[in-house]
Amino acid sequence: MLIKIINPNTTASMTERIGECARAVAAAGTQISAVSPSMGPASIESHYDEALSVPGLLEEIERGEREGADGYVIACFGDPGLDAARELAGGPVVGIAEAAMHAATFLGRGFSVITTLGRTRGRARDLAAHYGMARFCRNVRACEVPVLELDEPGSGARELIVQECRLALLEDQSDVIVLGCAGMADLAAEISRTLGVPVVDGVAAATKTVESLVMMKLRTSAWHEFAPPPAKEYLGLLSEFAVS
Ligand code: 2AL
Repeated sequence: MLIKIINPNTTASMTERIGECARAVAAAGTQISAVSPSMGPASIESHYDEALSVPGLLEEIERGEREGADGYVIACFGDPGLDAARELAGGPVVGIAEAAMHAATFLGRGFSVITTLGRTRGRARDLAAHYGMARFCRNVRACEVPVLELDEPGSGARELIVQECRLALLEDQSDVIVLGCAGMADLAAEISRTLGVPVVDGVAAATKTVESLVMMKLRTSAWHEFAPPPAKEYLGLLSEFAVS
């Protein structure tokens, strides 16, 4: 089975780390291909970044269909372009926020999301509501570390994340932590050991979810809403995205 993991930001070092985290949980027969789009923002930490990450992401879904991918993970916690990707892909597509939030509900009573910048809290809250997870999502906290600083040794990012996790356990009545950025994927196990509670990384959760769906021979329903998009002309810079 081939699972294509798309980091919708264009930072190659982050994509490499995401790929390693996915391979660490994938079954023996599962091949992981982790890619970034050829165009788009270096990191996604605003609605603008998120909107402009979607064309490059959809281009990678298109390419994945030609490469024979069995399923896809969208590895950004805003789950950008998820519904559009489902219209294009033959196999299942899962976002890391939806996978992490669902996984957290199996593990405890309520979870807190620890995101990067404060301005990304709204999107995480909106997604929790959209996925029917508002009942379980006790809080969304920000560590105020920009996405690309998660990659920098000596940035103190880990300590700031752990500090927010501790506050979540003390103040939010949460017993599970959800890491709110794909760039935090490699920190989950260690933070879980430090705090003694489940810490869910969406990259691992989404990879295993896609793997399970493919194993069960389940794919997105093409009945009505997620059917392939209707053919039409697209103008200007987006002309190559027209579906024929
Ligand atoms: C993210 C993420 O997962 N990737 C990225 O570029 N931004 N999420 C976030 N909360 O900042």
